[in-house]
Order: sequence, then C-alpha cells, then structure tokens
Amino acid sequence: MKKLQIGLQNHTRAILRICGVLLAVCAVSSAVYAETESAGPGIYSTALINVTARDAIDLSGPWHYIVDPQKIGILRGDRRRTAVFEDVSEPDGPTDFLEYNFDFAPVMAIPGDWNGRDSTLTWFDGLVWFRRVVELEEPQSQRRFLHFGAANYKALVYVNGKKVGEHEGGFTPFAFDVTRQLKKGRNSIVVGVDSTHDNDSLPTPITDWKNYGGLTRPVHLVSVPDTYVHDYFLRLESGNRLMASVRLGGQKVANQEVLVEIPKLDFTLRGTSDETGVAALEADIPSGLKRWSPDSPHLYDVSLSVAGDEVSDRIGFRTIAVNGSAILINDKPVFLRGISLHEETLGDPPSRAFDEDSARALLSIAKNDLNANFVRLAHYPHAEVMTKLADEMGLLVWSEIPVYWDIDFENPETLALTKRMQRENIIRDRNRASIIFWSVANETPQTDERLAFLDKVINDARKLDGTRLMTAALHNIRSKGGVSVVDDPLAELIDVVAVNTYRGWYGNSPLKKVPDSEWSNPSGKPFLFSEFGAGAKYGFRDPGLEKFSEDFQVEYYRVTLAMVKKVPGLSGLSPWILKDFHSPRRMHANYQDYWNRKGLISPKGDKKAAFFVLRDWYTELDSQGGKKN
Ligand code: GCB
Repeated sequence: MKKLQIGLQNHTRAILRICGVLLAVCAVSSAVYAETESAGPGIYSTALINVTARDAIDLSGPWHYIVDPQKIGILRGDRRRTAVFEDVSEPDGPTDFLEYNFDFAPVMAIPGDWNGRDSTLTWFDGLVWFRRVVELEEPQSQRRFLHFGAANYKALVYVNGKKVGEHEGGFTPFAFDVTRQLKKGRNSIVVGVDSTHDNDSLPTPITDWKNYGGLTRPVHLVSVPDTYVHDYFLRLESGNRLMASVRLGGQKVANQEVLVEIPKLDFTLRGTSDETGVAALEADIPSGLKRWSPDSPHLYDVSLSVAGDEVSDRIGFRTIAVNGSAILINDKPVFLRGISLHEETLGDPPSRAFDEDSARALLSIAKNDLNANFVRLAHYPHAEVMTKLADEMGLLVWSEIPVYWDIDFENPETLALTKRMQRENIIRDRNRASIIFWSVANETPQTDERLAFLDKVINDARKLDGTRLMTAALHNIRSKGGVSVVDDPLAELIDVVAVNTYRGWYGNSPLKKVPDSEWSNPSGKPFLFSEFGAGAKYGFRDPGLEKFSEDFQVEYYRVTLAMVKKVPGLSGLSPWILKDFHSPRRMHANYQDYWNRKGLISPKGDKKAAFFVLRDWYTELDSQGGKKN
C-alpha cells in the first residue's frame, strides 16, 4: 500500500486499524441491501430516497451525548461497565457500577456538529456517543428504517442495545431496517460517531476545511408498507423522451404495477416491475412541459405509487449536453457565472448543519446579490436541503465527492469506499434538475494509479446517471511558450475540464502579470476555472496592497477577471469562495485565526469589496444574455 505523507505514529496506526476493522465498510444491516450493483438500468442498492416525503418521525432535537476520548465503548465494549451502546441505566441494569449513564449526560441539538454545539469540543476529533429515546405504540405493522442524512465520519448504530449497522463516509445518507429491533414502548437509539480519518479514509485527515464531527444531518424513523418505492430516477433524455426508473423494495417487488403521475400535465406513466423490482418506463415528452432552467426554475409535483405506497417529489426537467467547447442547457449554450461554497453556515461559530433557512441565506447571496447562476458545492456532497433549494431557486450545481488531494489510489478498499460514496450521492440527488456536473476529484496527483482509480469511479457514475456531465478540478498545468497548457490525462476521461489556479496569490507571480496569462485547453472540451482566489480579512484596508487586505483582494479579482475574459471559449468560473470558512491549517494569528479568508463575504456575511467586482461583471454578463465573448 502506498505511503501517504501523513505522520501517524505506529501505535496510533495500530489503534486506527483496530477501529477500522470494527467500524469497517458500510455493511448495511439485516442483509437488506447488499453492496452490489443490482438489477436494472441505473439502479443500485443504497438507502431509500426522499425520506421527508414519507411517513417518518423526525428525530431532530435533543440527544444525550457522551464523549469517549479513549474509544473504550468500542474497544472494550464487551465489558458491561463501558458498553455505552447497551444504554443501561441503573438500578434497572446490573448491580455492578457502570462507567456511563446517558440520563445524566448533557444534551446536544441534532442535527448538529459537536464542534459548534459544545465549546469544549471546538477541535475535538474522536468518538462521541449519542442517544435518543423513542416511544412507539402498537400495532407495529409497518417496516421501519432508521435513516441518517449523514454522520461524520463513521457511525455505529444500535437499537435497544443491538447493533443494526455501520457506515463510513461523512456526507452521504444511509439507512438500516430496524423493524425487528423496535418494540412497543421505550426504544433506545444509540449512535457512536467517530470523526477520525486515516490514510485510507475519504478524505484523509489532510484537508483545508474543518472536520465537523457528529450527526450533522437529520435522523428519521421512516415507515413504509411491505412493498414500497425505494428510489427512482426521472429525467429527459435525448430524443425527446421522458424516462423513469423506479426501484421497489420490500416483500414482493416483482410484477407490481407502478404509476408515475404529473397531475399538472395530465401525464401518467404506467408499467410493471420486473423480477428484480425495477420498472423502466418512458414516453414522449408531455406536450406543454415547461423546461427547468436557472431563469425559469420550473418544478412539477410528481407522484410515484406502488402497492399502497406513494411518494411525492418536485422535479424539474431539462437536458444537458456538450457541443464542442459549449455547455448546453435545453439546447442553449450557458456561461456559468459561479461561486464555490463549503457546507458551513453563516455565523461565528459556524456550523456544518444546514436547515432550509441557513441554506437559503447562502444561496440567495449567490443568486440574488452576486447574480450567479452556478454554485460549486465543494468538496463533498452537501446536505439535501441545498440541492433541493438550488432546484427551487434556479442555481446550477456542481456536486463533488471528497477525492481531495492525495488519497490512497492504490488501495482497493478506498476505491470501494469512493464508489459507494458516489453512489449514495448520485442516488440521493439524481432527480435534482439543478445538478449538471458530478465531480470525481479535486487537485489529485498525476499518477497512473490515480488515473486507473478515477476511470473506474467515472464509469460507475455514468452507469448510475448517463445524463450529467462528468468533471474534476485539475491543477496540473504545463507552461509552453508562456502559455499555460492544461496537461492532465484525466481530461480525456471527463466531459468538462476544470482548472484551479492561484496565480498572484501563491508563488511569486506579481499581480500585474496575471492579465497577460494565456491558457490552452488541448482537449477542446468545455473549460472552466473551478477555483481562483485571494485571502482578505474583512475591514482590513491597505492602499499599498498588502496581502490579506481587502484592497489586495479587489486588485486580485480585477487582474484575474481580466485574464479570464481573454480565454477563448471559456464556459464559466466558480471562484474560491463565497464565505470565509474554518480551516485548521490557517494558523496565522493576525490574518487568519483558523479561517481561510478567501471568502467574498466574512463569516457573518459582510460583503468584502471584491464581492462587488465579481458582482458587477456577472451583472454585465447577465444583461448581455449570459454570453462572455
Ligand atoms: C485549493 C483547494 C481548496 C483550498 C484552496 C486554498 O486549491 O482546492 O480546497 O481551500 O486551494 O485556499 O488554498
């Protein structure tokens, strides 16, 4: 296995390995969903989707929590005294003294990250146990899933003291069938969340963002009938067809009548599931269908039903294609006036957990104030509330998995983890019209191992969703005769070539030379600048253009936009970044204080001067019908 440049002591490694074995891969419980590619076009096994549209108990709210710095709950969990997951509270439990008691433990609002919710845990990286009690009434006729929007990074899940499953990966949903473990009356749900990453994890511990630990997205107890709609994918495909793949779960998945209806269009698709429980339906595009676009984000109420189960969604329909170096939405070229975003709320301290208000706050600054039509949701799948809102508000979206910098490209387990994470993301979000790109990597090293790894990841994505464009943020640039040439074989595997560049910020190149920089993209495919940016501390002004002054950032944006405007056939940009964000590697006490300051707005949302430089150009472009050249 390749050695990454992460200095872990041997004994730390040994502990990580033990934990790794215990917490291993997402072996979903009760053998309901095997981690295999299952039947049907574009349909794989993973958590059921769109849980907020189902009969579900929202478990948001206070959960008791216990910090376990030595991870004894996992390592010695067989001893009753420290078996936190058993959730025994004396005097009902053993007479022997217990080393924990959830009833006396503090509470934390879930969804939430512990770093922001408990000031003693600001930089805590490790294991925290959470408990929530759910009272249930009989009869319990339905199948029940315990569904997690996300837990960062590994989760061990117990119901009434019995383990129901594990999951690895901090940004994607997972669910366990807990029907058999639940009982009438009091039910204890205990989740151990371990935020530590290692060389084989995704990402590794080396990132330029804060590792927020905890149950960062909502938890639901979902009830479904014996046979139910598990996941579905509605889309327009070339040739003017509306296609729907619907996958059933439960007892009798074969030969079921499946109905997809769009009442507003008086449109019905009807079909029967095959023996694997998949119904593939299609018809000509209904007359009168208004296509979704950023200018007119038209969504339709859609209902899917089978055998007594019904799920509703709001879905937009549009096509995406490429013509030479142009990106076409509904057959029209689009220039992407973008901005990058981390999943971190406005405020100090910020949070990883987004509700609709916090998502709307950030997205409306992008859409309404900056006049953007595109957001790069970096560097991992963001909360579902973000992509649903992007659909509603009319923002095009770049969705990404955390293949960030150097990961273990030679490790088959890392590959399996990457593919599963991508699958969980795509299946959750492929009905979102806003998403136009699936991105597989950010600034990865140019090696054969990486290429072979990403080739497999890209192929998997294309099987799950043949309608989106594949991309990656590249940084391998060669200088030829003064021209910067995008020189990365990964460009051959993707549909849209995107480049990160920090000329004038990192390195010694002076700002005044930036406008003269020339770019060449030999692939001829659509070309984007996925990142550029400069740090500025809000309120620090210096006409002498000291770095970290707002004035420097303004000048940086002026010269960089001058460069951008000259790139022939450019399809768009997503500068780095909308808001300053927490990062452990930004330690400069004067300028940074653990914030990456490249935001165009401060942590609390104050606009820096450079915000208006970008806004003015975006507004000008918009008034010219979105065309750059
Ligand atoms: C990059 C990375 C991004 C960093 C940024 C920076 O190239 O993709 O994650 O935060 O540079 O600020 O240096």
